[in-house]
Amino acid sequence: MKKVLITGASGDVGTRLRKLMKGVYPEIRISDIKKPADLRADEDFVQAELSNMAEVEKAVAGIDGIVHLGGFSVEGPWETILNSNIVGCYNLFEAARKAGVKRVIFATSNHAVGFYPRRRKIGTDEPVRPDSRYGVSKAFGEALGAMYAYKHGLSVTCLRIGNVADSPIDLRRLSIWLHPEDLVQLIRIGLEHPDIRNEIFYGASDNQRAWWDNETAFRFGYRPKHKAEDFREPALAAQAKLAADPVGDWYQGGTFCSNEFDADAGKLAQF
Ligand code: 15L
Repeated sequence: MKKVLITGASGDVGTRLRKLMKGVYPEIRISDIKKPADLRADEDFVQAELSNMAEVEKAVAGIDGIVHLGGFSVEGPWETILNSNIVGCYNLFEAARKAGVKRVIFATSNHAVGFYPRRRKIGTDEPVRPDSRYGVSKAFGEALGAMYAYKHGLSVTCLRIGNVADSPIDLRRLSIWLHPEDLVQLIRIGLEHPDIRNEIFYGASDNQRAWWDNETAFRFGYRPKHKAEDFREPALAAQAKLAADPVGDWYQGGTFCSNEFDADAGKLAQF
């Protein structure tokens, strides 16, 4: 990997990654719809709107590997999700194929499987159960990645990210937290491991309360360094201040499940 592109570089996760990945690869280009507020003079920045193919092609030119964080990162109106996450994700993979990019790391989300109950432990081979239009767009990106891997030979790693933060901020995040340094480890496996064709890893640290079986990532050498339980007390204290949410507290996706939830949607899924 000589030249790596990070999309979504102005967002919270992108801003952290720019710092953590500095010097890891010989050249890093960053891209976003808006210029990072703290852009340094030595950074290679290409402004690109993901729904504009010509702009995406410029960002991708000459790149060996892409970390695709770009897009809309929470639930939003359909038009927004459609342009940023469906059209935008297609443009990214298609531009990558045309430019001969070798590897793509796609930042998918736990919300692709948010409607599994917390009582269940799931691997990466269960059918998706998106909890939002956003979650559907992430499931779409995972499917798109599989097509580009098997049809066009791209090496694709989908990271179903939980919640990236310095520490877990509530009960739910004790199960899904991902320390930024562990995220970097997962990205590096995706960009460097010789045997990656099309894989899905959970983006989670060493969380005792995990709802996810991350065996696939472990098989590729992932050894998370950070433990959510080290922050148990502040996370539980923060949780105690939150109102009960019968639907969101039942399902893995939390409020993404309870938002817009129909009262007559049927019983909560047991499995
Ligand atoms: C996500 O996918 C979002 O990008 C992030 O902002 C959090 O909401 C996270 O999921 C979460 O589930 O906590």
